[in-house]
Amino acid sequence: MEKTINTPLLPDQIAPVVERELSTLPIVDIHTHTFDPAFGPLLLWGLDELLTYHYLVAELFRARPDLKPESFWSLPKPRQADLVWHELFRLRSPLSEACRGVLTVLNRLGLNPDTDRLETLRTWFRSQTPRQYTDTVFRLANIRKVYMTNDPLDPTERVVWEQHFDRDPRFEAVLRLDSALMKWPEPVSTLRTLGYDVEEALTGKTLAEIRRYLSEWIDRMDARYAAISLPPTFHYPDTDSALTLLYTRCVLPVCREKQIPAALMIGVKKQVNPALRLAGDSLGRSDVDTVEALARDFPDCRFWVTMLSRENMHELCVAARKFANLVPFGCWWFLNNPSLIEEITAMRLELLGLSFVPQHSDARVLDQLIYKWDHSRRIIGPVLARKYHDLATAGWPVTATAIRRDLAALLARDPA
Ligand code: FIX
Ligand code: ZN
Repeated sequence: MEKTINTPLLPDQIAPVVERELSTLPIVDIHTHTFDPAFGPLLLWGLDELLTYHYLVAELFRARPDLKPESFWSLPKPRQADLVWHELFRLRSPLSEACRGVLTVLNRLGLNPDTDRLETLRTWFRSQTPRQYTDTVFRLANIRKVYMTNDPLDPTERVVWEQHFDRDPRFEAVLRLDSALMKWPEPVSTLRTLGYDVEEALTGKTLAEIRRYLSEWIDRMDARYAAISLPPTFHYPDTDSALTLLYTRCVLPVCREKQIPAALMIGVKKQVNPALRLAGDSLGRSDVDTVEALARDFPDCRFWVTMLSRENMHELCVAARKFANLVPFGCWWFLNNPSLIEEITAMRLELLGLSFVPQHSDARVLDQLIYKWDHSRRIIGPVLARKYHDLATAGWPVTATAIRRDLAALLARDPA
């Protein structure tokens, strides 16, 4: 075995080896909205959660433009799921990526999706327990661990952090900053209820108290990085922006002190259609000059960056060539589709080699880890195989050992 994995591969051996190594690589998923089972109902899982994922809700309203959002939201969740199933899966072929994802999950679980009524499937899910099902999902998706999205200002989440609970080591914590920094001074009252002596005016004392909030909660959660989603209008420098001031005077000094990355997720136009709730967000083209300026002015901060506009992803690649403290990651949200994952991954390999993170799942429902990684492996694998094939064609000895090493660097590393 040792000799074979160090033996240069023949060109037609490369794709199968990449596929094998990628399927057996336990992945580190650096951004999700899943929760350690200790958080109880915050961990979303099962058929009704899968079918009422906000991606599918948006697609339901396209299939049924006559449907009034409020009448949909007034239905109990199982009835919402029934309606999604009927409209998107039974009356139409489920061709969208989000629809296909549900089918991949059911297929990998060995369940038959060809049914008009969901009760038989629901009976199977009811036979699962959260912890047992978590094991099943991690096994089927072949994931080593996921990073959560944690918000201490969310009272339903905070109450769990304030008790002692045995952490599931497969769920790393991430301090999410949106609720504390966006729309200042809206967060003042909530921060004050947590005992942070902040005021509306961004005085030195208020900034220090915000740094204390960040520092204490990074420690309490053992947060491995701090993340924020930002609108296309976010700029740095911007002397008129409270958000820019809070980010540069509070978040970056604390991330530097804690030696953790600062994750920027840029390009969300929040709630362009509030009636759709979580499905109501859109995207906008953002300012990569801002990303370059942050990387330049904060050289000892490490920025993990993803952007929501396809055009920004190319600009971000070039910016990352200029600043080693920029790490592009993932094909986020509206970019998490096979055609775009393929294009973006090839572009990143061509411009950045292995110095980026190709994907995160953004899974909001635990079961989605199965399909988001199944689908991404099927796209990323062939793109990589073509690149290794190009190396072999150029006379370079491509080995299974090298492929395994490279895949681990791409998809099995912690944010650092
Ligand atoms: O800001 C984020 O973390 C986004 O990923 C979410 O807000 C978004 O709803 C989502 O889950 C997209 O996939
Ligand atoms: Zn997310």
